[in-house]
Amino acid sequence: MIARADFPADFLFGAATSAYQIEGHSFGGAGATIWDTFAAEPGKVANGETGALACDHYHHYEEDLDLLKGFDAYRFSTSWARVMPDGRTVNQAGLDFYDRLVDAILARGLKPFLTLYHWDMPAALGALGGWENRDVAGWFGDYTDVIMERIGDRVASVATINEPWCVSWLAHFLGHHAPGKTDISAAARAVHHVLLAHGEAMQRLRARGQANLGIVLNFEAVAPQGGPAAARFDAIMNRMFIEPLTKGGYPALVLEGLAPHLPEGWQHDMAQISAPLDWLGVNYYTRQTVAKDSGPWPACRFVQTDAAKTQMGWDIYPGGLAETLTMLTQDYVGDLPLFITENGMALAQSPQDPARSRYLFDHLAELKSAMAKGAKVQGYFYWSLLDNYEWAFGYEKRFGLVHVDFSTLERTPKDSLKTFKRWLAASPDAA
Ligand code: IFM
Repeated sequence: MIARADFPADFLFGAATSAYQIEGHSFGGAGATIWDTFAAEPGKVANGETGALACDHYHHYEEDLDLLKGFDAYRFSTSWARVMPDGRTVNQAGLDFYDRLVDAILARGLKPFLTLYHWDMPAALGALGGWENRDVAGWFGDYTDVIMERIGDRVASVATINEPWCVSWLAHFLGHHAPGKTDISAAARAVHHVLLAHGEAMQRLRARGQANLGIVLNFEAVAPQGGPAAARFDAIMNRMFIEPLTKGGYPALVLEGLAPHLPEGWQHDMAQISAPLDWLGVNYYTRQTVAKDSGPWPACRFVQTDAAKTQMGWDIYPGGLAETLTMLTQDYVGDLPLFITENGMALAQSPQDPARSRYLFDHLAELKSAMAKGAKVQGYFYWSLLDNYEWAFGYEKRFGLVHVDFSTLERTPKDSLKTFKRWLAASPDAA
């Protein structure tokens, strides 16, 4: 089995969370988010659940951070709607919370890896068109400045946006995330404006002299033999963001469907969008098997396979992590440092969860093999530290290394957390 010693001594291991999924959004003067609006629509979110209480990390953050003993880093996000409840006015209590949080992360010897946007846009900005409105770039830039002014002196790394594919495509074309649209024009605008907002934030961060700047993209392996439909899926899923970010243009297979719907003059934004990154975050969970569909572009559908599945119903395919890293290294990023910013499985069993440990170590083995072939990976974050609000699936799907009882808020470390910590310490009794 792979060992901690197989990775470089300065390779970082951590766990990840996001604000709305764990904090408890009803505390501390936070404003409504687009997820609160979405969850209020019947049938959009399982049981109409929201992040109102979640894990109440807002009050439990000290004990939650204690759970990370033995790790090197912690990936978290700040909530836009907590810090700017109406999208414009600053809520000092929100900033105070992140101030305390960062100090508490540092006090435990962990490197704070900040993500500025993990999907909790203020509902007031959603009402102005959200990601479809070009002004979002300026709104996001202002929020970036507000956050950095308060905690920028203490974070080790900053990601602008988590999973632009979900923010735009999943939310505006597939309709599964807030705001739940199924409209190709809305989707094309959102795709472009998410990139523009990233570019604006990068410019503001550079102007402040902030170091270690990146973005987090999600990728899915694609089973071979899916033909042109699989190639279209691959372009939308895996290349629609990394190509503009590193090459300053959309892939031809994406333009085939999106060109008529992109905002006029989009080409002029590409210089700002493709400004150099310091690192790229890679989120990887699964592989898709894709076939042709009879519907409109992109005319592809998923095929069920007999592969082992997670609680989400996602195929378990560790080899896809190495495939993804090798593809990125060869086609897009070369020597740019990479971080696995998310990887993990939802699983109902707790606290005995051997399948989760297997998933983790099988993926670490693939990660190591991609590094041996040239991928410049510098860290790995497990998703997630805690069971939490899994968006449209509510609280049923459990990704945590730590079980959370959502009625009592009791935290119970699962066996996978103990196994991971023992492995990190390379000593059988370290956890
Ligand atoms: O829970 C999400 C997270 O917010 C973003 N990446 C995927 C995870 C699992 O679906």
